[in-house]
Amino acid sequence: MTKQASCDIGLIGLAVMGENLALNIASRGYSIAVYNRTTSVTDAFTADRGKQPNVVGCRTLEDLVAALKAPRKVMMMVKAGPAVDQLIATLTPLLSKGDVIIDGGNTLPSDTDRRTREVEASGLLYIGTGVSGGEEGALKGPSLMPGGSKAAWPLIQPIFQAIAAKVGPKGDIPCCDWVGPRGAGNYVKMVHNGIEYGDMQLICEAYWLLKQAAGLSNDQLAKVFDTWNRGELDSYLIEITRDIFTARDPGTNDYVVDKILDKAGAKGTGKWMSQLALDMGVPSTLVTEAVYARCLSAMKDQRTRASRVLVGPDMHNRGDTHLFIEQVRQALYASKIASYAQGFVQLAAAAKENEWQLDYRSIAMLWRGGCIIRAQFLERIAEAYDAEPNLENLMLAPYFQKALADSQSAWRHVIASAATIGVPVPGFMAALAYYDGYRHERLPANLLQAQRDYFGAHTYERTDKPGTFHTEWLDLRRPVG
Ligand code: NBP
Repeated sequence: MTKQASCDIGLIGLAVMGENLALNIASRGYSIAVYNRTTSVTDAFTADRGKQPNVVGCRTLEDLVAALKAPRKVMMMVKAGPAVDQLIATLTPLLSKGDVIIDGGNTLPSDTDRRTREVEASGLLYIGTGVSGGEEGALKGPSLMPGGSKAAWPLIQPIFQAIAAKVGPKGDIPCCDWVGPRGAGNYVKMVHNGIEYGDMQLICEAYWLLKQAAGLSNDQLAKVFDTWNRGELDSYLIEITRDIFTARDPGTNDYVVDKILDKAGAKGTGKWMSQLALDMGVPSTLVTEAVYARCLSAMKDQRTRASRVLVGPDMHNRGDTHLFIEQVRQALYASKIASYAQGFVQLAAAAKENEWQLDYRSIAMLWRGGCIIRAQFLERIAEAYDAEPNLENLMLAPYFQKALADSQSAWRHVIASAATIGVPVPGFMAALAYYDGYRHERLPANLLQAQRDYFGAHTYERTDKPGTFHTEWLDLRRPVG
């Protein structure tokens, strides 16, 4: 194929995600021009996996733009941050009115807000799209969450929906639909990642309870997770966790999971979600606990020293093991419901703040396939929003009300046991505290307001009359006893 203006789309950045996305696009019959800053990467790709008639390697951005049909669509799959701004600055003068620049990276939503305004001001269209599913998703069908210039959606929709994962009884519903203006797509992807943090933390807590408290072997854990994956917890993360427990090191035949250092890393999307939740005053406690749990895990040297001096119980569960496994399953499911409820509440708060009209049913379906949090459970969420599009909190939907009611005795038992025997379960505890806090009409914040008014004259409202009040607390003090 020549570099005449013949390609359907251009892609910049041939690292893990870009390379696989390019192959996915080419496999659906679209022609694609590819470019990577380090030219040897482009050369290696077009000589190997990308050696296909409908893949065109370009050594300059000018070549890439020249290879595209109008209106041109250029997708960036590069490291989020300044690289995206640099590329936009270079591309903008090369493109024409109505062309589309797409950022597929994990970008901070506020960066996409700004870039959409700037790019639209220069006569071009801009998309910030969430792309989820890692390397395999990019190749075989990711979940795509596009937002930005609405006028660009019809231009990219055929390609995006062709390459996205498909779900539904006939396997023909694409996990890709328009999300909303400016940074809405990136926000939905960020919340997806935050929910992913919560899911992973909760699964790790279940693992630790079953391993440390119930003494299950890796083979037994694999069987438990295999069973769980056939019920209401059916999901990609439960499935891969099952597989992890079976993997043995080819050299030593030891279980790989037991050889992995217990220090977790993070790339930042969980932290962003927590920070933005705090900015809006929204209690997204699961993602925050999950981020903190990773931070605590990373303090390995301190934990090693502390383990020698700080005492605690022996972490052994003394009850019936089969019953405990089922109770842990129910605790995991109930905690997961609270976690997803928080994610959707944060989306609704962001939608209000940014004046987006988000379709929560559609978002649940976007996550139904292709992405890391894909799960059966998302269909129940979609049904809940289908029945009540303005649902205040997922926990209030009849299906989830019942699920929480049915599992809460086991949920409380597991958390009480974990506290008694000294197994850290911050995710389970945060989830239950959220549920208990949310379901009480009255909380002890009356005392908190009294304290604030005492030391800072911050005033308070009353339950018996309207208005704002202040008390001279020192004048009203009386001797105790
Ligand atoms: P990376 O995030 O590791 O970025 C590497 C790519 O960015 C290379 O192609 C590199 O070119 C290019 N790049 C950089 Br760095 N600075 C550049 C610049 N100033 N101008 C042009 N190109 C530049 O790649 P990735 O892991 O494939 O991820 C791509 C995006 O997708 C990221 O935003 C990531 O957060 C997001 N994402 C990743 C995953 C995943 O599972 N990895 C999943 C979902 C989303 P070079 O070869 O010349 O250095």
